[in-house]
Amino acid sequence: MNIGLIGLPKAGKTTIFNALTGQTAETAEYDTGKVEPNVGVVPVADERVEKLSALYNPKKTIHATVEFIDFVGAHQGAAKGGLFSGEGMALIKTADALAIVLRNFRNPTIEGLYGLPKPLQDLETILDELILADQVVSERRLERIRQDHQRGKKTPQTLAEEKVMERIVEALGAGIPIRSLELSSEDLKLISGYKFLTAKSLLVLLNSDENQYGKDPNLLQGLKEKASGAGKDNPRHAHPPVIEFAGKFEMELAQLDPSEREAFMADMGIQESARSRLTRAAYEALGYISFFTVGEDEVRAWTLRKGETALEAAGTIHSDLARGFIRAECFTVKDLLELGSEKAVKDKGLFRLEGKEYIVQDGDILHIRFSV
Ligand SMILES: Nc1nc2c(ncn2[C@@H]2O[C@H](COP(=O)(O)OP(=O)(O)OP(=O)(O)O)[C@@H](O)[C@H]2O)c(=O)[nH]1
Ligand SMILES: [Mg+2]
Repeated sequence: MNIGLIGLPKAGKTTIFNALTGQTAETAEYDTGKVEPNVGVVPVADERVEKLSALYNPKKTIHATVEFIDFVGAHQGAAKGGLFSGEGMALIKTADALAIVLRNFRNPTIEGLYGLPKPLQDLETILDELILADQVVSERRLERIRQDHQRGKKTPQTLAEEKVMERIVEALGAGIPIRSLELSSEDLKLISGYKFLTAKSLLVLLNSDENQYGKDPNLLQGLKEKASGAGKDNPRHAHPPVIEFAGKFEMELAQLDPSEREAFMADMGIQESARSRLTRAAYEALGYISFFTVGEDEVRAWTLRKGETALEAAGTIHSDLARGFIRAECFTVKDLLELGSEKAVKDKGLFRLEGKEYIVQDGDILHIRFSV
């Protein structure tokens, strides 16, 4: 699972990336000319993992992780096709989800180049640009399909694709992102190759000055409304979460060594670093869930999307497990922790056997039976 940090130049994307990953990628007030993104992996805070680990005492304990990709400001390397078309932007398509970073701190050098902070307007700019990028791709594709049809190259597949593309082109034209359309799983399959940006889950990060943090609820509300955008009256419409983050402060916190950090947090009365708060919030907001595998060797949390099946869970662990899938033995962390042992869970009849199609739930412990 990976989340791409995107935004206008100097919004603080790399600063937030450092805060999340504990890395020390270069941040700068001026344009450094760098185009390759930074990549880092962050464990998802989840106390269930520690509790399971205490129970099984395994050799290895592994948290679920989220990968963050820090892209350069959208101006750099941007070509005629819009902010998200340049060289540095091609990789954005590979992200599972996008987090838009908005500048909400004072800095004279940056203001000299890009003006005062204007997070609402910046959000609008980015949302428009994401729609524009998808319009270019979908309109071109629709035109192509229609040309083929005129030449007699018509298959059930291209006919179905034409229908979806027509819906997409129409929605985007009305400012509605693809994620807000009700598309069947067949439709989604037909368009998955295009990696549309407005089909990705979205998160908005307001990067605020430490001393302004939490002081402007109206701004947060305004951003929420804007992020919901056109079509927000449609009950199916997606409402991307908006999270405030004091980027620079959190980056400095993440770069302290752990004992210093704890002392500092205790001093400031901070219970949980924004890093773990944000990672977890992002994880939930993006519709990710965790399932677990347990044993004496390893206790491990794994990531799935809500609605994914036992077969997909098996494939996440190893392709062999999916290929040779027989059944999933399943019980829940909650039952296990309440009852204290696997045996007690079994005795209570809370141990289940599930098939391929079973929809995995957050907190399931799975053991996949397979043969290859
Ligand atoms: N005061 C304050 N300064 C910040 C904050 N976040 C970033 N900055 C400063 O803003 C400048 C730009 O930050 P970066 O993290 O490099 O911004 P960026 O979005 O990665 O920039 P590009 O990748 O060049 O588009 C740096 O000098 C940071 O120190 C913040 O939360 N508060
Ligand atoms: Mg940067």
